[in-house]
Amino acid sequence: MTDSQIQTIHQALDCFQIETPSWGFADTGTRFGKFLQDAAAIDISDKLADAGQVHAFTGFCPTVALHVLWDFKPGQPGSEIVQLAQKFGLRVGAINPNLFQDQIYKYGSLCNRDSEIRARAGNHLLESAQLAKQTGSRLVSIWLGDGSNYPGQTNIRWRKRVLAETLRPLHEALNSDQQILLEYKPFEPTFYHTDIADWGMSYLLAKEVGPKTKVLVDTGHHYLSQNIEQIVAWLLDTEMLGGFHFNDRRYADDDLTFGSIDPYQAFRIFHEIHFYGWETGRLPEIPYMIDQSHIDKPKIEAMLQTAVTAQELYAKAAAVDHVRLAHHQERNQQIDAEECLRRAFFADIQPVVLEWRKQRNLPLDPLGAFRESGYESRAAKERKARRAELGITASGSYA
Ligand code: PSV
Ligand code: MN
Repeated sequence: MTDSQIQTIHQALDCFQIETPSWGFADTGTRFGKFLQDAAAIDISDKLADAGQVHAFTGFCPTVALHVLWDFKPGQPGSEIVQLAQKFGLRVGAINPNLFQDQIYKYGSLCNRDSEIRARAGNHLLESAQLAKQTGSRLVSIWLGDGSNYPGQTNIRWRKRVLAETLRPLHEALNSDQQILLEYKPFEPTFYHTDIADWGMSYLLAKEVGPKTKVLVDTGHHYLSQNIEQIVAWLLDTEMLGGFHFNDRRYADDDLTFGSIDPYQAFRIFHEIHFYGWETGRLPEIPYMIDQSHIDKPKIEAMLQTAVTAQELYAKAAAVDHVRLAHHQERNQQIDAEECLRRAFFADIQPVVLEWRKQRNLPLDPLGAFRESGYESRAAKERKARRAELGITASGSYA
């Protein structure tokens, strides 16, 4: 690799940051139950402390996404959380309202037939906007659990119209430098229809709600074999790509470690971003976020593994020779064009990434250095004792 190629990759890495999710450090489970880990975070202070470890060892995870109901106590001012985040060398990232947990949302939140429930959901969004302002967050990231389980159950067109109306007050409440991110998902928790099922629905809704609204792509929220990088390319070209939730999947929304099943797909997504950057002369600043809850992997290690994997795949995609690629594309030289991608994907990028870490005084092996620090066993000991004191039972709830 030439010096100038290495420089291009290092410059790209300087622009690459990835946000960790507060919920990825706490005990989570499947609908069949939870397996507790002694070292799992118990409260927001633990979550931020753990996220701080990920940033300290990688150098590119400075923000943490927060879930309003899981991370803020009712009425708690955002400034308290900002201070706590600062203590661990972090900033607050996307604010995630919760429109799926409350009993009143059995038949929907923003799309509920009951106007009082819609108003309650709308107020929660406005409170979330307040928290975003208080914490200096630029993003209110919405995932809607709304939908239905049976054909004929509900009027899909009515719900579509009401959704735009219920989102508009949030749009008006945000500052000009803040954005709503609309996440789509084709199934779960409902299984017949979801109100924002795919990127096209997110896109149309975002356009209706207003210019501060963009589309969020969660890599786990697609049907098997869907061409996610094409969606990304279209969203880039229409300037409607708001951000990512990264994870990998084998069957459904499995929340597996990013790149663990299909690293080439992750690479192809990053490739579309770099190719767009090359063509337009500016690498877009995209909020890259991890959305993973590790049930059985140790949580901080899993987050380090994810971040490092994302960084390596991002670097590989930055190594694609765009001039050559464009040349072959124009001439329909498909094998040569494809080889541009394959060569970059299969090349060993490790030395380039190691050199980047070395130049920035970062640990060369973030996972190894974290393991050596002994943080995990200290946290496990202290948190196990605290759990016993608080009476937190094996089911994860308070006794
Ligand atoms: C829903 O599956 C989702 O992807 C949304 O982003 C939620 O906020 C997150 O997962 C919670 O785990
Ligand atoms: Mn998500």
